[in-house]
Amino acid sequence: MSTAVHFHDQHVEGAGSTFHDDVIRGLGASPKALSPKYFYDERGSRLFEAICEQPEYYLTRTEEGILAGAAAEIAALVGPGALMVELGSGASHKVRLLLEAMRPSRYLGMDISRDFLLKSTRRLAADYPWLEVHAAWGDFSRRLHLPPGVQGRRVVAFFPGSSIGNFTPAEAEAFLSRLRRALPPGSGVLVGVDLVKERGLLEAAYNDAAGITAAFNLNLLERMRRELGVEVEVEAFGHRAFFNEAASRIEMHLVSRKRQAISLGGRRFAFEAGETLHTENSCKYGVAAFQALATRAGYRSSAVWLDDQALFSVHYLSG
Ligand code: AVJ
Repeated sequence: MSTAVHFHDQHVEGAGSTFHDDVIRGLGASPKALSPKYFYDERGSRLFEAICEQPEYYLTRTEEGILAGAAAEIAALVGPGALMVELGSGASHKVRLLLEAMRPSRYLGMDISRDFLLKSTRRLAADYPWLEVHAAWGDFSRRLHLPPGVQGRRVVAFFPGSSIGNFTPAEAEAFLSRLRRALPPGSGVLVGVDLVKERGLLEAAYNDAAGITAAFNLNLLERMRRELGVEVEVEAFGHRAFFNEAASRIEMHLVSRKRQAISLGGRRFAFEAGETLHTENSCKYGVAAFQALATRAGYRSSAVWLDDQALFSVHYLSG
């Protein structure tokens, strides 16, 4: 099979080299914490795709419904022939809902999971022969810039899935203003944002009955074992996800079932029974609160779409 994908390998320097350092730093911190970006090795990316299909995980299907219904309006706001840059493109599934209506001239997928990115963008290029497809491997949360040769007069950044919720509100604001400076003037952002809602619905989405989210969370420990040689008894940890209402976020943790230590190289990291490793924040916003954040980042909120149960929002921000 020919690959029509323009692949920008190792787009961000050191893309794969900080896991070790961040694990040492995160396990040594108090409280212990690690960035959720490390969930997405090949297995983690697959588990995440499975999460998106769980009945409790309303986010994906709700956002897809919104995008499908708003595609024509979004296309009218962006105009044809734009460069579409997807941040954290994963399986590049959602963008398919927009391509026919939007007719961008180029698509650039950016993702931290290299092989997954390559496979997904190859499939996209095969299915949309009229589209020029680029892929840039790297951690866009560390450094944001377009690969050389991939420029566009009009750029629309597509940031779906409420991935922006992995940032705290202050980080999200800083990220959006960096994004605004990294893209040409007049560029827009199409961003999916999960809405604050009743605790029961939120907590169910992160505690699916099939245990996929638990496996996704625990995969972080397995990845440490596989890639870094960390000595850890994965069965001695459990999955915990709850809504922290004061911070308006779902928190995920790995809970130590007993007093134990895990080791990496010569280092030992002790856990008390019940002590946790904080693995993810997933912030939830009201519509007005997110618009205010975007305004502080220098954007104008041009449009917002919600599903009819107000579970999820998609915002179009103009730069
Ligand atoms: C990809 C960050 C949007 O927070 O809902 C899903 C990741 N974590 N289940 C989310 C996730 C647990 C997801 N984001």
